[in-house]
Amino acid sequence: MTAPQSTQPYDVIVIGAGFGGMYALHRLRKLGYRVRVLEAADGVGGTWYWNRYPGARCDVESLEYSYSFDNDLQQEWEWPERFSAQPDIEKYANHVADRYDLRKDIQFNTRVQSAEFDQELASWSIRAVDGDTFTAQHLALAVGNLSLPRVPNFPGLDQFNGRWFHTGQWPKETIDFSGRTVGVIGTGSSGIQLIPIVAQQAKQLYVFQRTANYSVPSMNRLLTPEVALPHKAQYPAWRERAKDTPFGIAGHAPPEKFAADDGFEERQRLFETKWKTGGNISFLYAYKDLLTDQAANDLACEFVHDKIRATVKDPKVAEWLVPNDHPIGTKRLCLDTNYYETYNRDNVRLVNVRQAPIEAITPDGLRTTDEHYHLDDLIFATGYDAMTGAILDMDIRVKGGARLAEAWEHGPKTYLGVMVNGFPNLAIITGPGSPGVKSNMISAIEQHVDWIADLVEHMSRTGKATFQAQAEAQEQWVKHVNEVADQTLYPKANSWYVGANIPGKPRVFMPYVAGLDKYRKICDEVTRDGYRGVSIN
Ligand code: NA7
Repeated sequence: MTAPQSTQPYDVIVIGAGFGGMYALHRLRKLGYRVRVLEAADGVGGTWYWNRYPGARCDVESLEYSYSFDNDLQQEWEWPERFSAQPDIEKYANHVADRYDLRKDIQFNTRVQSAEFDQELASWSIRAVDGDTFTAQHLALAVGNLSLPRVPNFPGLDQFNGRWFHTGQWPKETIDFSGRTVGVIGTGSSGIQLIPIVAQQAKQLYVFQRTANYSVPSMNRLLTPEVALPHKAQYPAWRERAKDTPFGIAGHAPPEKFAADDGFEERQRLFETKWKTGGNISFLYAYKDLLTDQAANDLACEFVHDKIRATVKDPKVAEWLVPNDHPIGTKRLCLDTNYYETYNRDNVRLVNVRQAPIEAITPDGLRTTDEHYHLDDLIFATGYDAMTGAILDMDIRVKGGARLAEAWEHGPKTYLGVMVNGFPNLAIITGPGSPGVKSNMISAIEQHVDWIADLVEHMSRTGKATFQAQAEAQEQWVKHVNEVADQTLYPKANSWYVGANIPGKPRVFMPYVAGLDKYRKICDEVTRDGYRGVSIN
Protein backbone atom coordinates (compact mmCIF):
# COMPACT_ATOMS: atom_id res chain seq x y z
CA MET A 1 0.00 0.00 0.00
CA THR A 2 1.33 3.44 -0.86
CA ALA A 3 1.13 6.24 1.69
CA PRO A 4 -1.61 8.82 1.10
CA GLN A 5 -0.25 11.57 -1.07
CA SER A 6 -0.98 15.24 -0.46
CA THR A 7 -0.86 17.56 -3.40
CA GLN A 8 -0.62 21.29 -3.72
CA PRO A 9 -3.84 23.24 -4.05
CA TYR A 10 -5.64 23.44 -7.36
CA ASP A 11 -8.03 26.10 -8.48
CA VAL A 12 -10.45 23.46 -9.66
CA ILE A 13 -10.72 19.72 -9.18
CA VAL A 14 -12.99 18.15 -11.77
CA ILE A 15 -14.38 14.69 -11.14
CA GLY A 16 -14.91 12.70 -14.33
CA ALA A 17 -13.15 12.65 -17.69
CA GLY A 18 -16.16 12.21 -19.91
CA PHE A 19 -17.22 14.93 -22.30
CA GLY A 20 -18.12 17.25 -19.42
CA GLY A 21 -14.85 16.84 -17.55
CA MET A 22 -12.70 17.06 -20.67
CA TYR A 23 -14.27 20.31 -21.79
CA ALA A 24 -14.14 21.75 -18.25
CA LEU A 25 -10.41 20.99 -18.15
CA HIS A 26 -9.76 22.49 -21.55
CA ARG A 27 -11.79 25.65 -20.94
CA LEU A 28 -10.57 26.39 -17.40
CA ARG A 29 -6.95 25.56 -18.18
CA LYS A 30 -7.05 27.94 -21.14
CA LEU A 31 -8.18 30.67 -18.76
CA GLY A 32 -5.05 30.02 -16.72
CA TYR A 33 -6.45 27.99 -13.84
CA ARG A 34 -4.71 25.05 -12.25
CA VAL A 35 -7.03 22.15 -12.93
CA ARG A 36 -6.83 18.46 -12.15
CA VAL A 37 -9.31 15.88 -13.38
CA LEU A 38 -9.84 12.71 -11.35
CA GLU A 39 -11.22 9.77 -13.27
CA ALA A 40 -12.10 6.28 -12.03
CA ALA A 41 -11.51 4.62 -15.41
CA ASP A 42 -8.19 4.16 -17.17
CA GLY A 43 -9.32 6.19 -20.15
CA VAL A 44 -11.44 9.14 -21.23
CA GLY A 45 -15.01 9.07 -22.50
CA GLY A 46 -17.17 8.63 -19.39
CA THR A 47 -20.44 7.00 -20.44
CA TRP A 48 -18.80 6.13 -23.75
CA TYR A 49 -15.92 4.44 -21.99
CA TRP A 50 -18.11 2.19 -19.84
CA ASN A 51 -20.99 1.42 -22.22
CA ARG A 52 -19.13 -0.80 -24.67
CA TYR A 53 -21.88 -3.39 -24.94
CA PRO A 54 -22.65 -4.78 -28.42
CA GLY A 55 -24.84 -2.32 -30.29
CA ALA A 56 -24.15 0.68 -28.02
CA ARG A 57 -24.92 3.72 -30.11
CA CYS A 58 -25.79 7.38 -29.61
CA ASP A 59 -29.35 8.55 -30.31
CA VAL A 60 -28.22 12.02 -31.40
CA GLU A 61 -26.76 12.35 -34.88
CA SER A 62 -22.96 12.36 -35.02
CA LEU A 63 -22.59 15.74 -36.69
CA GLU A 64 -24.48 17.25 -33.74
CA TYR A 65 -23.22 15.00 -30.94
CA SER A 66 -19.73 16.45 -30.93
CA TYR A 67 -17.95 19.49 -29.54
CA SER A 68 -18.55 22.83 -31.20
CA PHE A 69 -15.95 24.90 -29.33
CA ASP A 70 -13.28 24.65 -31.99
CA ASN A 71 -14.20 24.86 -35.66
CA ASP A 72 -10.92 23.18 -36.68
CA LEU A 73 -11.83 20.15 -34.57
CA GLN A 74 -15.28 19.78 -36.08
CA GLN A 75 -13.93 20.27 -39.59
CA GLU A 76 -11.16 17.69 -39.33
CA TRP A 77 -13.05 14.90 -37.57
CA GLU A 78 -14.87 12.41 -39.76
CA TRP A 79 -17.80 10.44 -38.43
CA PRO A 80 -18.43 7.17 -40.26
CA GLU A 81 -22.14 6.83 -39.48
CA ARG A 82 -25.26 8.94 -39.07
CA PHE A 83 -25.63 7.75 -35.45
CA SER A 84 -22.27 6.90 -33.97
CA ALA A 85 -21.44 3.59 -32.41
CA GLN A 86 -19.61 3.49 -29.07
CA PRO A 87 -16.16 2.65 -30.52
CA ASP A 88 -16.28 5.73 -32.75
CA ILE A 89 -17.34 8.02 -29.93
CA GLU A 90 -14.62 6.64 -27.69
CA LYS A 91 -12.12 7.16 -30.51
CA TYR A 92 -13.29 10.77 -30.80
CA ALA A 93 -12.94 11.30 -27.04
CA ASN A 94 -9.37 10.00 -27.25
CA HIS A 95 -8.64 12.22 -30.23
CA VAL A 96 -9.85 15.26 -28.27
CA ALA A 97 -7.74 14.25 -25.27
CA ASP A 98 -4.64 13.99 -27.48
CA ARG A 99 -5.32 17.05 -29.61
CA TYR A 100 -5.62 19.36 -26.59
CA ASP A 101 -3.03 17.52 -24.50
CA LEU A 102 -5.58 16.85 -21.79
CA ARG A 103 -4.08 13.66 -20.37
CA LYS A 104 -1.27 15.40 -18.53
CA ASP A 105 -3.89 16.90 -16.20
CA ILE A 106 -6.07 13.83 -15.82
CA GLN A 107 -5.34 11.32 -13.10
CA PHE A 108 -6.83 8.00 -14.20
CA ASN A 109 -7.72 5.00 -12.02
CA THR A 110 -8.72 7.42 -9.29
CA ARG A 111 -12.16 7.00 -7.79
CA VAL A 112 -13.22 9.78 -5.46
CA GLN A 113 -14.60 8.71 -2.12
CA SER A 114 -15.31 11.97 -0.34
CA ALA A 115 -15.07 15.73 -0.58
CA GLU A 116 -15.27 18.17 2.30
CA PHE A 117 -15.53 21.92 2.09
CA ASP A 118 -13.73 23.96 4.74
CA GLN A 119 -15.53 27.28 5.25
CA GLU A 120 -12.56 28.98 6.89
CA LEU A 121 -10.09 28.03 4.19
CA ALA A 122 -12.70 28.37 1.44
CA SER A 123 -11.43 25.19 -0.14
CA TRP A 124 -12.41 21.62 -0.86
CA SER A 125 -10.46 18.66 0.38
CA ILE A 126 -10.99 15.64 -1.86
CA ARG A 127 -10.07 12.08 -0.99
CA ALA A 128 -9.75 9.21 -3.41
CA VAL A 129 -10.46 5.58 -2.55
CA ASP A 130 -6.75 4.78 -2.74
CA GLY A 131 -6.01 7.47 -0.14
CA ASP A 132 -4.74 10.27 -2.41
CA THR A 133 -5.90 13.69 -1.28
CA PHE A 134 -6.29 16.92 -3.19
CA THR A 135 -7.30 20.45 -2.28
CA ALA A 136 -8.94 22.98 -4.54
CA GLN A 137 -10.93 26.17 -4.32
CA HIS A 138 -13.66 24.76 -6.55
CA LEU A 139 -15.04 21.29 -7.09
CA ALA A 140 -16.74 20.51 -10.39
CA LEU A 141 -18.74 17.30 -10.69
CA ALA A 142 -18.73 15.92 -14.22
CA VAL A 143 -19.72 12.46 -13.08
CA GLY A 144 -22.42 11.81 -15.67
CA ASN A 145 -26.10 11.13 -15.34
CA LEU A 146 -26.10 7.46 -16.20
CA SER A 147 -22.93 6.26 -14.56
CA LEU A 148 -23.90 4.30 -11.48
CA PRO A 149 -25.09 0.97 -12.93
CA ARG A 150 -27.76 -0.87 -11.06
CA VAL A 151 -27.98 -4.63 -10.73
CA PRO A 152 -31.30 -5.62 -9.11
CA ASN A 153 -30.97 -7.45 -5.87
CA PHE A 154 -32.07 -10.90 -7.08
CA PRO A 155 -31.19 -13.66 -4.67
CA GLY A 156 -28.60 -16.13 -5.94
CA LEU A 157 -26.51 -14.03 -8.32
CA ASP A 158 -23.39 -14.84 -6.32
CA GLN A 159 -24.07 -18.54 -6.96
CA PHE A 160 -24.44 -18.17 -10.74
CA ASN A 161 -21.91 -20.39 -12.53
CA GLY A 162 -22.11 -18.65 -15.91
CA ARG A 163 -20.75 -15.30 -17.06
CA TRP A 164 -22.74 -12.19 -16.18
CA PHE A 165 -22.44 -8.61 -17.37
CA HIS A 166 -24.02 -5.19 -16.92
CA THR A 167 -24.31 -3.11 -20.09
CA GLY A 168 -22.86 -0.10 -18.26
CA GLN A 169 -19.73 -1.96 -17.16
CA TRP A 170 -19.01 -3.98 -20.23
CA PRO A 171 -15.56 -5.62 -20.44
CA LYS A 172 -13.02 -4.36 -22.95
CA GLU A 173 -12.40 -7.74 -24.55
CA THR A 174 -14.81 -9.04 -27.17
CA ILE A 175 -17.43 -11.28 -25.62
CA ASP A 176 -18.51 -14.06 -27.95
CA PHE A 177 -21.99 -15.44 -27.39
CA SER A 178 -21.80 -18.02 -30.20
CA GLY A 179 -23.37 -21.33 -29.27
CA ARG A 180 -24.52 -20.06 -25.87
CA THR A 181 -27.84 -19.68 -24.16
CA VAL A 182 -28.09 -16.07 -23.07
CA GLY A 183 -30.56 -14.18 -20.91
CA VAL A 184 -31.08 -10.41 -21.07
CA ILE A 185 -32.95 -8.65 -18.29
CA GLY A 186 -34.18 -5.18 -19.27
CA THR A 187 -35.70 -3.64 -22.36
CA GLY A 188 -34.73 0.02 -22.04
CA SER A 189 -32.45 1.74 -24.56
CA SER A 190 -29.50 -0.51 -23.74
CA GLY A 191 -31.45 -3.76 -24.02
CA ILE A 192 -33.15 -2.64 -27.22
CA GLN A 193 -29.77 -1.90 -28.82
CA LEU A 194 -28.06 -5.04 -27.58
CA ILE A 195 -30.77 -7.68 -28.10
CA PRO A 196 -30.68 -7.75 -31.96
CA ILE A 197 -26.89 -8.17 -31.96
CA VAL A 198 -26.71 -10.87 -29.31
CA ALA A 199 -29.61 -12.68 -31.02
CA GLN A 200 -27.44 -13.06 -34.13
CA GLN A 201 -24.72 -14.83 -32.13
CA ALA A 202 -26.45 -16.79 -29.41
CA LYS A 203 -27.78 -20.30 -29.76
CA GLN A 204 -30.80 -19.25 -27.72
CA LEU A 205 -31.73 -15.83 -26.33
CA TYR A 206 -34.29 -15.23 -23.59
CA VAL A 207 -35.38 -11.62 -23.12
CA PHE A 208 -36.87 -11.01 -19.69
CA GLN A 209 -39.16 -8.01 -20.07
CA ARG A 210 -40.99 -6.32 -17.22
CA THR A 211 -42.15 -3.21 -19.08
CA ALA A 212 -42.44 -2.72 -22.82
CA ASN A 213 -40.75 0.42 -24.13
CA TYR A 214 -41.33 2.52 -27.20
CA SER A 215 -38.72 2.34 -29.91
CA VAL A 216 -38.57 3.89 -33.36
CA PRO A 217 -36.15 2.98 -36.14
CA SER A 218 -32.85 4.85 -36.21
CA MET A 219 -32.52 4.43 -39.98
CA ASN A 220 -28.83 4.52 -39.28
CA ARG A 221 -26.58 4.57 -42.35
CA LEU A 222 -23.11 5.48 -43.44
CA LEU A 223 -22.45 9.20 -43.33
CA THR A 224 -21.54 9.98 -46.90
CA PRO A 225 -19.52 13.01 -48.05
CA GLU A 226 -22.69 14.21 -49.80
CA VAL A 227 -24.25 14.66 -46.36
CA ALA A 228 -21.20 15.56 -44.26
CA LEU A 229 -19.51 18.12 -46.53
CA PRO A 230 -22.39 20.57 -46.98
CA HIS A 231 -23.03 20.33 -43.23
CA LYS A 232 -19.39 21.11 -42.47
CA ALA A 233 -19.37 24.01 -44.91
CA GLN A 234 -22.07 25.56 -42.71
CA TYR A 235 -20.95 24.12 -39.38
CA PRO A 236 -20.74 27.33 -37.32
CA ALA A 237 -24.15 28.42 -38.62
CA TRP A 238 -25.61 24.97 -37.75
CA ARG A 239 -24.26 25.27 -34.24
CA GLU A 240 -25.76 28.75 -33.85
CA ARG A 241 -29.13 27.49 -35.07
CA ALA A 242 -28.91 24.57 -32.65
CA LYS A 243 -28.66 27.04 -29.77
CA ASP A 244 -32.17 28.25 -30.55
CA THR A 245 -33.70 24.80 -30.30
CA PRO A 246 -35.02 22.96 -27.23
CA PHE A 247 -32.83 19.91 -27.81
CA GLY A 248 -29.70 21.76 -28.92
CA ILE A 249 -30.03 20.10 -32.31
CA ALA A 250 -30.56 21.96 -35.58
CA GLY A 251 -32.13 20.72 -38.79
CA HIS A 252 -35.56 19.74 -37.49
CA ALA A 253 -38.28 22.22 -38.36
CA PRO A 254 -40.38 22.76 -35.22
CA PRO A 255 -43.87 21.37 -35.62
CA GLU A 256 -46.58 23.91 -36.34
CA LYS A 257 -49.70 21.81 -36.14
CA PHE A 258 -51.59 20.12 -33.36
CA ALA A 259 -52.30 16.43 -33.90
CA ALA A 260 -56.03 17.11 -34.11
CA ASP A 261 -55.50 19.59 -36.95
CA ASP A 262 -54.98 16.67 -39.33
CA GLY A 263 -57.43 13.99 -40.31
CA PHE A 264 -56.57 10.30 -39.90
CA GLU A 265 -55.07 9.79 -43.38
CA GLU A 266 -52.95 12.91 -43.24
CA ARG A 267 -51.71 12.06 -39.77
CA GLN A 268 -50.77 8.52 -40.77
CA ARG A 269 -48.84 9.91 -43.73
CA LEU A 270 -46.92 12.30 -41.52
CA PHE A 271 -46.15 9.68 -38.86
CA GLU A 272 -45.03 7.33 -41.66
CA THR A 273 -42.68 9.97 -43.08
CA LYS A 274 -41.24 10.58 -39.62
CA TRP A 275 -40.90 6.83 -38.99
CA LYS A 276 -38.99 6.43 -42.24
CA THR A 277 -36.77 9.45 -41.53
CA GLY A 278 -35.63 7.75 -38.34
CA GLY A 279 -34.59 9.22 -35.03
CA ASN A 280 -36.53 10.24 -31.95
CA ILE A 281 -36.61 13.99 -32.52
CA SER A 282 -38.01 13.47 -35.96
CA PHE A 283 -40.86 11.36 -34.59
CA LEU A 284 -41.68 13.46 -31.55
CA TYR A 285 -41.60 16.60 -33.70
CA ALA A 286 -44.55 15.36 -35.76
CA TYR A 287 -46.97 17.57 -33.84
CA LYS A 288 -46.47 20.31 -31.29
CA ASP A 289 -48.70 18.75 -28.63
CA LEU A 290 -47.39 15.17 -28.56
CA LEU A 291 -45.70 15.67 -25.21
CA THR A 292 -48.32 17.91 -23.66
CA ASP A 293 -51.68 16.45 -24.62
CA GLN A 294 -52.72 12.90 -23.81
CA ALA A 295 -55.16 12.61 -26.72
CA ALA A 296 -52.50 13.76 -29.19
CA ASN A 297 -49.97 11.41 -27.66
CA ASP A 298 -52.44 8.51 -27.88
CA LEU A 299 -52.54 8.98 -31.65
CA ALA A 300 -48.77 8.63 -31.90
CA CYS A 301 -48.89 5.62 -29.58
CA GLU A 302 -51.49 3.92 -31.74
CA PHE A 303 -49.35 4.41 -34.82
CA VAL A 304 -46.40 2.70 -33.12
CA HIS A 305 -48.60 -0.06 -31.66
CA ASP A 306 -49.76 -0.88 -35.19
CA LYS A 307 -46.16 -0.96 -36.40
CA ILE A 308 -45.25 -3.43 -33.66
CA ARG A 309 -48.26 -5.64 -34.47
CA ALA A 310 -47.42 -5.53 -38.16
CA THR A 311 -43.79 -6.49 -37.53
CA VAL A 312 -43.96 -9.18 -34.86
CA LYS A 313 -45.48 -12.37 -36.24
CA ASP A 314 -46.58 -14.04 -33.01
CA PRO A 315 -49.65 -12.06 -31.86
CA LYS A 316 -49.09 -12.88 -28.18
CA VAL A 317 -45.49 -11.67 -28.32
CA ALA A 318 -46.57 -8.57 -30.24
CA GLU A 319 -49.10 -7.67 -27.52
CA TRP A 320 -46.43 -8.05 -24.83
CA LEU A 321 -44.18 -5.71 -26.80
CA VAL A 322 -46.87 -3.04 -27.16
CA PRO A 323 -46.17 -0.46 -24.45
CA ASN A 324 -49.23 0.38 -22.40
CA ASP A 325 -48.10 2.12 -19.23
CA HIS A 326 -46.71 5.47 -20.39
CA PRO A 327 -47.21 8.10 -23.10
CA ILE A 328 -44.71 7.81 -25.94
CA GLY A 329 -41.67 10.05 -25.43
CA THR A 330 -42.11 10.39 -21.67
CA LYS A 331 -39.35 7.85 -21.20
CA ARG A 332 -36.39 8.49 -23.49
CA LEU A 333 -37.67 7.25 -26.85
CA CYS A 334 -35.39 4.41 -27.91
CA LEU A 335 -33.84 4.09 -31.36
CA ASP A 336 -33.26 0.67 -32.79
CA THR A 337 -32.13 -1.37 -35.72
CA ASN A 338 -34.35 -4.43 -36.20
CA TYR A 339 -35.46 -4.64 -32.59
CA TYR A 340 -39.04 -5.80 -33.13
CA GLU A 341 -37.97 -8.00 -36.09
CA THR A 342 -35.64 -9.87 -33.72
CA TYR A 343 -38.65 -11.47 -32.01
CA ASN A 344 -39.43 -13.31 -35.26
CA ARG A 345 -36.22 -15.32 -34.93
CA ASP A 346 -36.53 -18.94 -33.90
CA ASN A 347 -33.77 -18.59 -31.32
CA VAL A 348 -35.37 -15.65 -29.45
CA ARG A 349 -38.03 -15.94 -26.79
CA LEU A 350 -39.67 -13.08 -24.94
CA VAL A 351 -40.44 -13.86 -21.32
CA ASN A 352 -43.03 -11.69 -19.62
CA VAL A 353 -41.68 -11.12 -16.11
CA ARG A 354 -44.50 -8.73 -15.31
CA GLN A 355 -46.82 -11.76 -15.41
CA ALA A 356 -44.35 -14.21 -13.87
CA PRO A 357 -41.71 -12.21 -11.95
CA ILE A 358 -38.09 -13.27 -11.57
CA GLU A 359 -37.71 -15.11 -8.29
CA ALA A 360 -34.04 -15.90 -8.21
CA ILE A 361 -30.84 -16.45 -10.13
CA THR A 362 -29.85 -20.09 -9.83
CA PRO A 363 -26.38 -21.65 -10.32
CA ASP A 364 -27.30 -22.54 -13.91
CA GLY A 365 -29.87 -19.95 -14.87
CA LEU A 366 -32.85 -17.95 -13.74
CA ARG A 367 -36.15 -18.89 -12.16
CA THR A 368 -39.39 -17.01 -12.58
CA THR A 369 -42.57 -17.87 -10.72
CA ASP A 370 -43.48 -20.00 -13.78
CA GLU A 371 -40.37 -21.67 -15.09
CA HIS A 372 -36.65 -22.25 -14.83
CA TYR A 373 -34.47 -21.03 -17.71
CA HIS A 374 -31.08 -22.60 -18.20
CA LEU A 375 -28.53 -19.86 -19.03
CA ASP A 376 -24.85 -19.86 -19.89
CA ASP A 377 -24.69 -16.06 -19.75
CA LEU A 378 -26.81 -13.37 -18.14
CA ILE A 379 -26.82 -9.74 -19.25
CA PHE A 380 -28.24 -7.02 -17.04
CA ALA A 381 -29.53 -4.11 -19.11
CA THR A 382 -31.18 -2.86 -15.97
CA GLY A 383 -30.17 0.78 -16.02
CA TYR A 384 -28.72 3.22 -13.55
CA ASP A 385 -29.28 5.12 -10.38
CA ALA A 386 -29.65 8.09 -12.69
CA MET A 387 -28.75 11.74 -12.22
CA THR A 388 -28.05 11.64 -8.48
CA GLY A 389 -26.53 8.17 -8.06
CA ALA A 390 -22.94 8.94 -8.97
CA ILE A 391 -23.00 12.22 -7.03
CA LEU A 392 -24.34 10.70 -3.83
CA ASP A 393 -22.03 7.72 -4.20
CA MET A 394 -19.38 10.11 -2.87
CA ASP A 395 -19.60 11.57 0.62
CA ILE A 396 -19.86 15.28 -0.13
CA ARG A 397 -20.06 17.45 2.94
CA VAL A 398 -19.22 20.77 4.55
CA LYS A 399 -16.83 20.57 7.49
CA GLY A 400 -18.86 20.61 10.70
CA GLY A 401 -22.03 21.06 8.66
CA ALA A 402 -24.31 19.56 6.08
CA ARG A 403 -23.94 16.41 4.00
CA LEU A 404 -25.25 16.48 0.46
CA ALA A 405 -26.93 13.11 0.98
CA GLU A 406 -28.95 14.65 3.83
CA ALA A 407 -29.69 17.86 1.97
CA TRP A 408 -31.07 15.73 -0.89
CA GLU A 409 -32.79 13.18 1.33
CA HIS A 410 -36.20 14.08 -0.12
CA GLY A 411 -34.89 14.60 -3.64
CA PRO A 412 -32.17 16.72 -5.25
CA LYS A 413 -32.35 20.50 -5.03
CA THR A 414 -30.19 22.78 -7.13
CA TYR A 415 -30.18 26.24 -8.61
CA LEU A 416 -30.09 26.00 -12.42
CA GLY A 417 -28.95 22.40 -12.07
CA VAL A 418 -25.41 23.62 -11.41
CA MET A 419 -25.08 24.67 -7.76
CA VAL A 420 -26.45 23.79 -4.36
CA ASN A 421 -27.34 26.00 -1.43
CA GLY A 422 -25.15 25.23 1.58
CA PHE A 423 -22.35 23.75 -0.55
CA PRO A 424 -20.06 26.60 -1.62
CA ASN A 425 -17.86 26.36 -4.69
CA LEU A 426 -19.54 23.18 -5.87
CA ALA A 427 -20.45 23.15 -9.55
CA ILE A 428 -22.40 20.33 -11.16
CA ILE A 429 -22.17 19.85 -14.90
CA THR A 430 -25.63 18.73 -16.08
CA GLY A 431 -26.95 18.03 -12.61
CA PRO A 432 -30.56 17.45 -11.57
CA GLY A 433 -32.55 20.54 -12.55
CA SER A 434 -30.51 21.04 -15.73
CA PRO A 435 -31.87 20.28 -19.20
CA GLY A 436 -28.84 18.05 -19.93
CA VAL A 437 -30.48 14.65 -20.29
CA LYS A 438 -33.37 16.10 -22.26
CA SER A 439 -31.10 17.60 -24.89
CA ASN A 440 -27.98 17.04 -26.90
CA MET A 441 -25.73 16.33 -23.94
CA ILE A 442 -22.60 17.81 -25.51
CA SER A 443 -24.37 21.10 -26.26
CA ALA A 444 -25.63 21.23 -22.68
CA ILE A 445 -22.14 20.46 -21.39
CA GLU A 446 -20.58 23.28 -23.40
CA GLN A 447 -23.20 25.74 -22.18
CA HIS A 448 -22.83 24.69 -18.53
CA VAL A 449 -19.04 24.72 -18.56
CA ASP A 450 -18.89 28.12 -20.29
CA TRP A 451 -21.33 29.55 -17.76
CA ILE A 452 -19.41 28.12 -14.80
CA ALA A 453 -16.09 29.31 -16.27
CA ASP A 454 -17.53 32.82 -16.61
CA LEU A 455 -18.62 32.71 -12.97
CA VAL A 456 -15.15 31.60 -11.86
CA GLU A 457 -13.63 34.41 -13.97
CA HIS A 458 -16.02 36.91 -12.43
CA MET A 459 -14.94 35.78 -8.96
CA SER A 460 -11.27 36.09 -9.84
CA ARG A 461 -11.76 39.59 -11.27
CA THR A 462 -13.68 40.77 -8.23
CA GLY A 463 -11.45 39.02 -5.70
CA LYS A 464 -14.15 36.75 -4.30
CA ALA A 465 -13.56 33.42 -2.65
CA THR A 466 -16.89 31.59 -2.64
CA PHE A 467 -20.14 31.17 -4.52
CA GLN A 468 -23.25 29.24 -3.70
CA ALA A 469 -26.92 29.18 -4.57
CA GLN A 470 -29.19 31.32 -2.43
CA ALA A 471 -31.82 29.26 -0.62
CA GLU A 472 -34.74 31.22 -2.01
CA ALA A 473 -33.43 31.10 -5.61
CA GLN A 474 -32.93 27.36 -5.29
CA GLU A 475 -36.47 26.83 -3.96
CA GLN A 476 -37.84 28.87 -6.86
CA TRP A 477 -35.81 26.89 -9.40
CA VAL A 478 -36.95 23.53 -8.03
CA LYS A 479 -40.54 24.82 -8.14
CA HIS A 480 -40.07 26.07 -11.69
CA VAL A 481 -38.58 22.74 -12.85
CA ASN A 482 -41.61 20.93 -11.44
CA GLU A 483 -44.14 23.42 -12.81
CA VAL A 484 -42.66 23.07 -16.29
CA ALA A 485 -42.72 19.27 -16.03
CA ASP A 486 -46.32 19.35 -14.79
CA GLN A 487 -47.39 21.13 -17.98
CA THR A 488 -46.21 18.07 -19.91
CA LEU A 489 -46.94 14.36 -19.90
CA TYR A 490 -43.44 13.47 -18.63
CA PRO A 491 -44.40 12.93 -14.97
CA LYS A 492 -46.87 10.23 -16.06
CA ALA A 493 -44.08 7.75 -16.74
CA ASN A 494 -42.31 5.67 -14.13
CA SER A 495 -38.97 6.63 -15.60
CA TRP A 496 -35.49 7.26 -14.31
CA TYR A 497 -36.31 10.96 -14.81
CA VAL A 498 -38.30 10.64 -11.57
CA GLY A 499 -36.10 8.01 -9.98
CA ALA A 500 -38.90 5.42 -10.27
CA ASN A 501 -36.50 2.64 -11.23
CA ILE A 502 -34.73 2.72 -7.88
CA PRO A 503 -36.70 1.22 -5.00
CA GLY A 504 -37.04 3.82 -2.24
CA LYS A 505 -35.68 6.77 -4.25
CA PRO A 506 -37.76 9.91 -3.66
CA ARG A 507 -40.03 10.55 -6.63
CA VAL A 508 -38.92 13.97 -7.87
CA PHE A 509 -38.89 15.11 -11.47
CA MET A 510 -35.21 15.85 -12.10
CA PRO A 511 -34.58 17.18 -15.64
CA TYR A 512 -35.55 20.68 -16.76
CA VAL A 513 -37.79 20.08 -19.76
CA ALA A 514 -38.44 23.63 -20.98
CA GLY A 515 -35.59 23.21 -23.47
CA LEU A 516 -31.91 24.04 -23.68
CA ASP A 517 -32.70 27.26 -25.59
CA LYS A 518 -34.91 28.66 -22.80
CA TYR A 519 -32.45 27.47 -20.18
CA ARG A 520 -29.56 29.21 -21.93
CA LYS A 521 -31.51 32.47 -21.95
CA ILE A 522 -32.28 32.15 -18.23
CA CYS A 523 -28.60 31.56 -17.43
CA ASP A 524 -27.60 34.56 -19.55
CA GLU A 525 -30.15 36.72 -17.72
CA VAL A 526 -28.86 35.50 -14.37
CA THR A 527 -25.36 36.60 -15.41
CA ARG A 528 -26.59 39.97 -16.72
CA ASP A 529 -28.40 40.54 -13.42
CA GLY A 530 -25.09 40.21 -11.57
CA TYR A 531 -25.53 36.50 -10.86
CA ARG A 532 -29.03 36.81 -9.50
CA GLY A 533 -29.71 34.10 -6.93
CA VAL A 534 -26.02 33.38 -6.32
CA SER A 535 -24.21 34.51 -3.16
CA ILE A 536 -20.69 35.52 -4.09
CA ASN A 537 -18.41 36.47 -1.19
P1 NA7 B 1 -33.34 1.91 -18.44
O1 NA7 B 1 -33.94 2.74 -19.49
O2 NA7 B 1 -33.47 2.35 -17.02
O3 NA7 B 1 -33.94 0.43 -18.60
C1 NA7 B 1 -33.74 -0.56 -17.63
C2 NA7 B 1 -34.55 -1.78 -18.00
O4 NA7 B 1 -34.28 -2.79 -17.02
C3 NA7 B 1 -36.05 -1.55 -17.99
O5 NA7 B 1 -36.63 -2.30 -19.01
C4 NA7 B 1 -36.45 -2.07 -16.63
O6 NA7 B 1 -37.79 -2.47 -16.53
C5 NA7 B 1 -35.53 -3.26 -16.51
N1 NA7 B 1 -35.39 -3.68 -15.12
C6 NA7 B 1 -34.81 -2.99 -14.12
N2 NA7 B 1 -34.90 -3.68 -12.97
C7 NA7 B 1 -35.57 -4.82 -13.27
C8 NA7 B 1 -35.99 -5.94 -12.50
N3 NA7 B 1 -35.75 -5.99 -11.19
N4 NA7 B 1 -36.66 -6.94 -13.12
C9 NA7 B 1 -36.92 -6.85 -14.43
N5 NA7 B 1 -36.55 -5.83 -15.22
C10 NA7 B 1 -35.88 -4.81 -14.63
O7 NA7 B 1 -31.78 1.71 -18.68
P2 NA7 B 1 -30.97 1.63 -20.06
O8 NA7 B 1 -29.57 1.33 -19.72
O9 NA7 B 1 -31.66 0.77 -21.02
O10 NA7 B 1 -31.07 3.10 -20.64
C11 NA7 B 1 -30.67 4.22 -19.88
C12 NA7 B 1 -30.56 5.42 -20.75
O11 NA7 B 1 -29.37 5.31 -21.56
C13 NA7 B 1 -31.65 5.64 -21.76
O12 NA7 B 1 -32.78 6.26 -21.27
C14 NA7 B 1 -30.95 6.51 -22.81
O13 NA7 B 1 -30.95 7.85 -22.40
C15 NA7 B 1 -29.55 5.99 -22.80
P3 NA7 B 1 -38.88 -1.45 -15.86
O14 NA7 B 1 -39.13 -0.43 -16.91
O15 NA7 B 1 -38.25 -0.87 -14.63
O16 NA7 B 1 -40.03 -2.30 -15.55
